[in-house]
Amino acid sequence: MPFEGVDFYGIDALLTEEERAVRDAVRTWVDNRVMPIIAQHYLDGRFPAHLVPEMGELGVFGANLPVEFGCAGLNNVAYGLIMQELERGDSGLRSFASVQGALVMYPIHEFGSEPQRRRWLPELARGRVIGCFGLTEADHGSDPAGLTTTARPAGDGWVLNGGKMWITNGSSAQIAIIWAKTGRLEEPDSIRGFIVPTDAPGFSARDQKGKLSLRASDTSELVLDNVPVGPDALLPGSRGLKAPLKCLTAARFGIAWGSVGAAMACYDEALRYAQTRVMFGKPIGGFQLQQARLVEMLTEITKAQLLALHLGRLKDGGTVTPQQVSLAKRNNVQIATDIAREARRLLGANGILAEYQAMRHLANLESVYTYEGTHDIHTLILGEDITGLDAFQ
Ligand code: TGC
Ligand code: FAD
Repeated sequence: MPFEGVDFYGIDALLTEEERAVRDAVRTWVDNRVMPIIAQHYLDGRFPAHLVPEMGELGVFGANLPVEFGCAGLNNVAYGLIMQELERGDSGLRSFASVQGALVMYPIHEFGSEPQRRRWLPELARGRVIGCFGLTEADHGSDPAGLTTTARPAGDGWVLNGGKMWITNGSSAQIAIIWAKTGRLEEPDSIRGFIVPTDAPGFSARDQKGKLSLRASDTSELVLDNVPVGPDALLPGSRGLKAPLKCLTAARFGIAWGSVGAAMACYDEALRYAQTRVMFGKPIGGFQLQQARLVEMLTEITKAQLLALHLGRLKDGGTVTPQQVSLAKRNNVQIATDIAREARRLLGANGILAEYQAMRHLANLESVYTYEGTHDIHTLILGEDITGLDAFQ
């Protein structure tokens, strides 16, 4: 059944015609191409790779980057709506698009040279080249400043050594944006970004097995063992930890929208179920307890939609701060997780089946809660912003 949206406050009227058209195109594509297959991919632990060229055709990769580099050149609200619809299908699909767009194309556009932009962005936009983003290491997740991967000068290029952990698209990517230190390990200021071809000697990727969350997404460990790269691998504008953190802000913006999509999917499913599932002689939606559940879900979705939309307008106006993005990521992922859990409970035993969406979204959202800055880290980012006191150390 096609998804009709959740819009209690008439928020559609606040969107432009173009924003609605983009949203509807991706919505229809998700209904037709993702919904029929996603449960099986999730059960099989397989990313639906055959959809990547179609996503490229749709223009979802790096959709807010300029047309001159083969991208859609949309505003940030339209970009957010794309993330919302993709994650309504599955967080793994939105993850793929977030990594490709915000964590691979964005840094090439922001920190790359003109030849790097022209070489890579059009191919990445079409999905002909897949990228991944290697910041996290086994011993450095929330504190990337401590990363120990190194890049040492060699000839006119560099040699990279180290390892990355939990890397989305790691085993399917042709290029990896690797964050490495060019100076001493205690110097986060020496962090630079490199475009590393994954077929370079000494580069290997191994899928992480046994995931109970984001099963329709590839997550890998990367090993860099004396990987030689040329001078054109360095992103010349990337200097210090601030560079990868700016990429994270771009990806967190997409998650603030995407998580609303997952929440809408769960609410929609729970509402339909409540209207038709008969127990004690009447639909369970007629019982006050289930109505309270549904009202709570709708209220939080409506607030999250307004938060995401205003965040998008702030970004389009050029005034958004990383902390404002943190607030929306933190809130919207939290409410989406709560809504997925409540939807699963409302569905009773059926709620644990892959045939329904709630449990898959719930399991996925546990990863979304953790990656791109855990909920706790965003609490501390906001705590520091409002008090002026850094609670990280
Ligand atoms: P700190 O001293 O606070 O900051 C260093 C410099 O960076 C600036 N800055 C930011 N700039 C842009 N965006 C942000 N979000 C920024 N946060 C900080 C800051 O102003 C400073 O600039 P300057 O000019 O003074 O040098 O750095 P810190 O070492 O204390 O770390 C701060 C902390 C803990 C908040 C940061 O390390 C952090 O965000 N940690 C979480 C790590 C994380 O989110 N990793 C995500 C890995 S990628 C991923 O998960 C992909 S999932 C796939 C998908 O998206 O679907
Ligand atoms: P830790 O940092 O070890 O945190 C463990 C716990 O301690 C958490 O509850 C955390 O909130 C808490 N904690 C940490 N520091 C503090 C503190 N100062 N105060 C209070 N509590 C604290 N990374 C990439 O670079 N690229 C990717 O593509 C990518 N994809 C991912 C895909 C998936 C499916 C997952 C699960 C992760 C992915 N990540 C990726 C990694 C992700 O960003 C990290 O897992 C995340 O940043 C947290 O790091 P950690 O897992 O090492 O947890």
